[in-house]
Amino acid sequence: MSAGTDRDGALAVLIVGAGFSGIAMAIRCRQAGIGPITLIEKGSGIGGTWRENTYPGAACDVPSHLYSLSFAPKADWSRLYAKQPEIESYLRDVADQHGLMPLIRFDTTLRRAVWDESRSLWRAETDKGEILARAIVSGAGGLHHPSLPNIPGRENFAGASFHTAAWDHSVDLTGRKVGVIGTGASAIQVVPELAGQAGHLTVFQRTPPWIMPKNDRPIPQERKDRYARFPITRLLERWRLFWRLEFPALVGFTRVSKVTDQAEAMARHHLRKAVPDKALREKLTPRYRFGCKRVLLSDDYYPALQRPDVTLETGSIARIRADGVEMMDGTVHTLDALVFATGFDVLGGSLSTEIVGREGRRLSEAWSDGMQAFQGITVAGFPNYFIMLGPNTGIGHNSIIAMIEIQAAHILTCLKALKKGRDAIEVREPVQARFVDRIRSRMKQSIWQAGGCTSWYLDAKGRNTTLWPDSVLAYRRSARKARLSDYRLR
Ligand code: N01
Repeated sequence: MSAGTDRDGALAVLIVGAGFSGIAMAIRCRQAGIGPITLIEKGSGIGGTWRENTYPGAACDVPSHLYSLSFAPKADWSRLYAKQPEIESYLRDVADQHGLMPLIRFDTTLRRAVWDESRSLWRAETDKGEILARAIVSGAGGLHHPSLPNIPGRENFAGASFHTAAWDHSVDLTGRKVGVIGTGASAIQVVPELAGQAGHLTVFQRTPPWIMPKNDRPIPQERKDRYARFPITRLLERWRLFWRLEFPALVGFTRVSKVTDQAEAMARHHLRKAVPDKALREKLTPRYRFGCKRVLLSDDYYPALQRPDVTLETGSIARIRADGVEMMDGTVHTLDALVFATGFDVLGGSLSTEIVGREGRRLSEAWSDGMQAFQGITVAGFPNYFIMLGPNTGIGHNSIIAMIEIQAAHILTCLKALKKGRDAIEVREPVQARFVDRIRSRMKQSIWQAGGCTSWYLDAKGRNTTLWPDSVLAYRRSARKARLSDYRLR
């Protein structure tokens, strides 16, 4: 790939990752006449997280008409909450319709990227060779490095074992004794699918999650026809869904507040109705504040746990043995297969690629006191490097696609400034420091740090470096229009 800004104004951009972020960014660049673009993807297809997470029951917990790109509408989503195959195929279609396929190099992993100050460009080292680019946009995401638990004896297990994000479809679990470790967003989707298929299913719960009803259902054909014939009706539905999800964030959901009390009362009511057995209900009642960990939506998790062929184990795991899992009290659950629904290594994953900025400074050094970036997108010392879904831009209450589109707009403004003939754009250090201070001080009172739980949102110092502490609207106000005065242009 040729590098830099040519005399004719071309601007070589390397986009990393062909998931929602990378695809959205590539389309926006092409629409704005920015390029040439090269998109590299470590996997062999489009879809990112929606290509990798193929565990039974994998689905989105945000309604499909909202969990899709604003400029790539789909009138005929099959259900309120689409399942993984439909989302993956949607993203493939979008890439195809926008002519992105020829730009994508699949099975290509970015290993290291080094800023060449003398030529104002990035040297990106991939496993397939070097790519030179004026700018890099990372759309690699934070949730793609599976985290396997540090339980003694894990490697001794004799049966099949795998992580939810690396499902082994060659293993037939029908009639087998299966264990699932973890009760987060992935687990509550996979457990109802395995219950009934497995001979016996044991769910190992360390911390019960707050769960609300999902009310998932197919979308009737006449509604799909209406959305296709009258696009305004689909748009209205999208807005209705956005505001419904946004409302809690606007009224204080991100802090411990009266909203928290009311939400807990509603979730307890749901639990009482769904689980009549008091002892089981007791085990499933969270002991931390609502929203501290991601709130989960499910219609079939509680019913699955009440099946006679399903056991909810809430004791502490002592070790994994060749034939199963041994608890601290000596109980042994013999198992043929073990599923790790144990989440992702967010920080380790983000730093698995070495990014070397100005004066040889590594991103891992810049983040030694925690992940941080201006608007979650740009980092001082790393010119022309942009991160999508970077530090403090995750959300649990609304569609992450809205955040992605805001970031694409911000990055586009920066790229347009480069296209006008500048060599480099870099956030000013004091601007970044003020932004990070504001986020950190807001986080101190947030439900995630003050809600009495630990989660993947928090770093080793107990700080939330992953989520945005406010509404999507607030992020839109903060980040959508990049102010070039926040940046140093050369
Ligand atoms: O992972 P998690 P996930 N011993 O980290 C348990 C997104 N997502 O894959 O709570 C025993 O939430 C751990 O227990 P505890 C979404 O953003 C979205 O489920 O730490 N247990 C927990 O129960 C989500 O937040 C969708 O005590 C151990 C579980 O493993 C993110 O992905 C669907 C353990 C990990 O839960 C991650 O969700 C799925 C140990 N040593 C996922 N270590 C959508 O629908 C960990 N656990 C959009």
